Amino acid sequence: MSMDYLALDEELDPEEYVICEYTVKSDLDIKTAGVRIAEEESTGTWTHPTTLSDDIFQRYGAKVTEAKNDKVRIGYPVIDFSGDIGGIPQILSIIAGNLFGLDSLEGVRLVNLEMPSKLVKNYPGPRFGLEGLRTILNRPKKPLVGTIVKPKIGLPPKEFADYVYQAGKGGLTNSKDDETLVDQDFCPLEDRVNCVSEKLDLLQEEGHQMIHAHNISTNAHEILDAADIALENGARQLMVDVLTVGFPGLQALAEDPSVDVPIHVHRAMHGAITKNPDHGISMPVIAKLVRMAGGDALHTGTYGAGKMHADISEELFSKEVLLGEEHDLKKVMPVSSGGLHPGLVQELMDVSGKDVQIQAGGGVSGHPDGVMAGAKALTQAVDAVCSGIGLREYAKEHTELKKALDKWM
Ligand code: CAP
Ligand code: MG
Repeated sequence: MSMDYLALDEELDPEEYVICEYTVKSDLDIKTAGVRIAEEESTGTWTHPTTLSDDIFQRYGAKVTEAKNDKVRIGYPVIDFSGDIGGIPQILSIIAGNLFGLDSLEGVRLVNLEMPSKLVKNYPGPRFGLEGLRTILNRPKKPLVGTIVKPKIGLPPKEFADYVYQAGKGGLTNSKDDETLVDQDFCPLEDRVNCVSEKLDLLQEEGHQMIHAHNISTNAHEILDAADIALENGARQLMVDVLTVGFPGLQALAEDPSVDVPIHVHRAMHGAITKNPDHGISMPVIAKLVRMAGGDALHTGTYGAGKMHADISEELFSKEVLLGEEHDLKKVMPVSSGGLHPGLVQELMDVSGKDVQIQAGGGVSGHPDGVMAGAKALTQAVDAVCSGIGLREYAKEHTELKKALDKWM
């Protein structure tokens, strides 16, 4: 029987295959390019192995079910992902492995991933998710409003915690460590968590509910200990940089019963693999894996409103991946952050809607009257948009917002 990876237009059972969509740039014709990926990532290699039996091929060989224009759709048999050891690392080694390095393919981009329920059920998914965050913060409908303590690094614990307190007094629901701050000498994790927890307790006594995400991004064998340190000192939320830590680090936290707080997922380094339109992995694919691995909130961009590069159609797809029906997994809070300030809230919310955590670092700490005023301005901007009132109109009665608009618009 011929061993042909091409199975064009074959209908695959979505429960029996992991199905991936790639876009390809290559001198090869698209069918051949598709076969190159399928063989490399399942039972083949650059030349036909004499040891590849027909039985092995039939059982474990990938199938190219679509190869048209620059698009290839490949089904990898679910058995190729079997076993108790492997997890997301093994999934990625197949669907996003050697194929990216094949010299015959100038560019390949993994743009969509469809997982069978029988595999997804092996993953924890979000413990809290969007609804859980809304419940903790008693914020049933409006966007969550947050800040990133700036400068990214350098503030000692007490000053850091005072920033959080000022932000809370200004009405923010969330704050977080920046992605480069973990346990540096000038702001050790334990001291920072202690000081921030005291301020969050004080805000609570004053009637304001706020959580702060502490960055515990570290080595795989240390991340649960880092979580213990944060939780023992009162952390109400944890944060991981999922691409520098790795999906298993996120999953270990999400699966650990003692981690009974939400996990904020930052995507530092994603630009290295998502930004190039011809080569890499799309953010929606990363978002799907983060939802499986148990992230409760994930940065997915500002739809072009902020400072970061944006492919708006992909950012909308990422939002759909986080909020759509996905194998009974809880929804994940999309986080919009990066170059935002109060004057951009209308533009952002016109696209994001209200199921979003809007964050500003510079856009709060850079307010002429300081952090509390910056926090009030951001909160006022969100309140204005939720009330259907123009920002400039709302600013007539809200000086903090007016000063933010005067400075940045
Ligand atoms: C934003 C931020 C975030 C970016 C990450 C920063 O600060 O803290 O890490 O939002 O980008 O360090 O730039 P500003 P993304 O509000 O001061 O820009 O959310 O796209 O992953
Ligand atoms: Mg940051």
